[in-house]
Amino acid sequence: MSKKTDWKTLKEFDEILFEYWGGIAKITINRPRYRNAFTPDTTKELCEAMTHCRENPDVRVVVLTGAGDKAFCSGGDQNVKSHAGYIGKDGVPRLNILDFQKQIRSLPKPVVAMVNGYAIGGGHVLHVVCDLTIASENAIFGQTGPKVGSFDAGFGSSYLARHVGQKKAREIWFLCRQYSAREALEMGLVNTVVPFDKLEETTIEWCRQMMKHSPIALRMIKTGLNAELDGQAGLQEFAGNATMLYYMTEEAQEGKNAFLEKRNPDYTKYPNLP
Ligand code: S0N
Repeated sequence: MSKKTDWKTLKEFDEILFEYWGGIAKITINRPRYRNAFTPDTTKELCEAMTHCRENPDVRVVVLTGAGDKAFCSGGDQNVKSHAGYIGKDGVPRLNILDFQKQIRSLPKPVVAMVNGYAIGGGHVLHVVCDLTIASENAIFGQTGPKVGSFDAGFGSSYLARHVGQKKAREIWFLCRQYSAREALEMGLVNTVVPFDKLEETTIEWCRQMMKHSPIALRMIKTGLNAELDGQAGLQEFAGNATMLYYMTEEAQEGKNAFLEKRNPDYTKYPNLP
């Protein structure tokens, strides 16, 4: 990589870092003391950062990672797990990580998981829902739910099975084993594995390559790949993107203009292509 990175803080948070450089927003779960486990407050911050990524046209690709060299994310913080979810500063039990998963999936821009260590439990699910995963050689992957009294029967299992197949997904969940980065690559769980000291450099290279490409083409590919799996919700998102494209045509403008000019629209000038 030729250019040196110069990350600038986009907003100060308590439990995450949120930085930007050259079209790339980097979100870092910053709780290395707990192997980057998330609390509802961490997740609230993650959701706010992801909303910013959606709204800010200067953000073209998002990178999700964890602080330090030990963990990407070790899932829900077991210290704050209560009878009905995870308890944050407001004392209310929540499972708001599911909202963040949905945000990653529906962001109309690529999201890359930069996995720098353990991706375990709900932390494993986070990389599963990202569009691409770049792993360092020390990365370790696995689910722990049935061992620690939880499960993710949503994206964490069905989407996982789309990556690795039904048999392997059942093995991952039923046996709660841990897998090396090489094993993850072999089963199609990650896109590439690189030495730890090349992790960010490689991730940025991949991001910059994507940023050379048409953003609408990437957006439509992402929404199409999701729609195939997401039923009516996927269709709704796909349709939203198609509507955006339609609004960009003269044909769509004709309808609005005719209404404002109090005349009948003339659609005869627009061809019915084969
Ligand atoms: C990550 C592991 C394998 C790392 O092992 P290592 O390197 O030996 O370090 P440790 O000594 O174990 O850890 C260092 C310190 O960090 C604390 N810590 C680690 N992970 C967590 C955590 N998840 N919560 C709280 N603390 C954590 C350790 O306790 C240790 O602290 P000290 O120094 O004080 O001893 C290893 O740490 C590990 O296995 N961690 C636990 C992984 C795990 O089981 N995670 C939770 C799995 N469940 C979920 O994530 C649920 C997700 C969820 O929200 C959800 C989503 C959808 C639907 C349902 C749910 C649901 O919750 O039910």
